[in-house]
Amino acid sequence: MKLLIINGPNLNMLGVREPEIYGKRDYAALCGFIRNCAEELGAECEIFQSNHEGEIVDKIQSALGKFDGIVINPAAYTHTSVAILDALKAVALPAVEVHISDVSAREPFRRISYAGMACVKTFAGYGFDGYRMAMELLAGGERK
Ligand code: CA2
Repeated sequence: MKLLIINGPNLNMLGVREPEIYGKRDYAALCGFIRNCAEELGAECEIFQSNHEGEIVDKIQSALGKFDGIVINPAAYTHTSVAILDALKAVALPAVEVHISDVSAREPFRRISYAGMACVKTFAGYGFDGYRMAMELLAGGERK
């Protein structure tokens, strides 16, 4: 089981500002958390972060034939990017959307998710744990 974890713009700034929304832990801590989850599941994972929409589209396209599933937090592109939605539809790999914060309880513009339309499930508002939930779902809930 090979999982691709994609994080969108500004998630590399985690822990720097807005700890009341995103928590105090930084991006390195998130990557460590994800790697630990993968190990527990007996899965391989690659973590990719970009602040650029086209790079995220390229990465999704490159996943075809290499990965069994995608966990994606498209960050702000969640609410704007038809290109990321189309890329997820194009590769048709099982994908799960994650948001650290509860986007449904924030500004109205965060209630729209384009990427989510191509995902089998969304976990929002569970902090880092949402990544674990998404990875478990894709790995079939199996633990090593
Ligand atoms: O809750 C999430 O995971 C989000 O995807 C995070 C995005 C936001 O645009 C989405 O609506 C919800 C923001 C990414 C991180 O932004 C930061 C801003 C300041 C300091 C640290 C991170």
